[in-house]
Amino acid sequence: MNMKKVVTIQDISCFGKCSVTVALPVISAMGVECAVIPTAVLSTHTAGFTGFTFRDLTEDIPAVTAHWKKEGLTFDGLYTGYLGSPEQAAMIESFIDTIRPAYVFVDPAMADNGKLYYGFGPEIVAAMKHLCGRADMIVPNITEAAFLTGEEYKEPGTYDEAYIRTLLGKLTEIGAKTAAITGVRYADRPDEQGIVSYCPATGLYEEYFHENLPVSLHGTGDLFAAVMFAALIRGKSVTDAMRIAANNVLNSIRATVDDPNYRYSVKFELCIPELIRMTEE
Ligand code: PXL
Repeated sequence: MNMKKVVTIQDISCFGKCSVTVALPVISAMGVECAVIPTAVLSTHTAGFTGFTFRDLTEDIPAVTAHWKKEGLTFDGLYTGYLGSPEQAAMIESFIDTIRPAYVFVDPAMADNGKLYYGFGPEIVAAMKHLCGRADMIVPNITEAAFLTGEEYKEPGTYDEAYIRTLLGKLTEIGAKTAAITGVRYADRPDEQGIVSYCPATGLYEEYFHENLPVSLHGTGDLFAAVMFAALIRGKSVTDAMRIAANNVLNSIRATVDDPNYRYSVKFELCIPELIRMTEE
């Protein structure tokens, strides 16, 4: 059977499931071969831990690119996430120019809850913005969308359609072919949360809304991005990819919240069988 081959460029957080340690199992389970280029190796992720180690792998990115070019490797898709330094964005753009992956999916993983992640300043915003301009699809949360566009950050549950459409318009003006904003909670739909996408070439807005679970668990953004990316690579439509990813995140949260001692990330492993079923439907 013909199998798609992709690469993901993001960090390895050794403990606290996020980025590569979520992307690899999820993308593999969805029947897609996944290569990796780690941007950094951390003992844990940076949210909820202190004293973590951080090994920056910036200089490895051009070296891996040059080797892969020599080997003649090609990829059906590239998925980028958390970067170890702002300089890595330009190196990834060079990777895109050199290796020419068929589809570029950028999760500008740099901020949440109105704030940049620990250790990041304005340079990461400028760098991510540039990288987003090269993408077929970007999946910022509301905080990242506000940083990328310079629009005001508003609290979840206060949005109206005009705010979301302004963000989507400005995100695609950066150059991304389609933008999908996650964590959308409208003031007039208090029990729901969803994702809204916009493609200027077709003028189409698409959305998937579902029950709003009143918990916030780390790693869910990375799980969403990995599933949505692999679903798109498997040929699903944008709406179907958003639905499959959101439902898998929801079910992973439901599988986690009955265990109060489970502090970091979600038990996505328990929802891999349903993910495989949804991918084959
Ligand atoms: O989940 C995004 C993420 C990825 N990688 C690292 C992080 C975070 C969020 O805090 O710290 C290292």
